[in-house]
Amino acid sequence: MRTATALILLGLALAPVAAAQQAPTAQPAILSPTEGATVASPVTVTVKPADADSPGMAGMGSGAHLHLFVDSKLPTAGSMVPMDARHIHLQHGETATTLSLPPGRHTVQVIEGTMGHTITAGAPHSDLVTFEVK
Ligand SMILES: [Cu+2]
Repeated sequence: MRTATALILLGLALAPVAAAQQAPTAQPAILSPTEGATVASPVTVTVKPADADSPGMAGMGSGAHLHLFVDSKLPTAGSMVPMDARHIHLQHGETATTLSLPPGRHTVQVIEGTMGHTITAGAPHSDLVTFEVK
């Protein structure tokens, strides 16, 4: 009887954990700025990486990291990401970076790349976000 009660209590204790489990986030996302926003420079871009155990991250290897593309198109698979003001490597797991941008329309997008900064076929990536700097 005591064991049965303990098992029931254990089940109740674990229930919220099971309910909170969700599928891993498959794609990274840009949290800010939001699509269509008007913002002042410097612009803080915040991102959410794809979960490491999501299907798209399988085979990316350790050291995979997000690449923030500013006013730039995503590269084709097999390309190496340049390292300049328009291609920012978030190599240390950063989830925010600040950009100084002139007034006007700009875009940002993030894509996962390998430790060697290479984009693989089907690499997880965010939607393109277009915003205005006032
Ligand atoms: Cu890189």
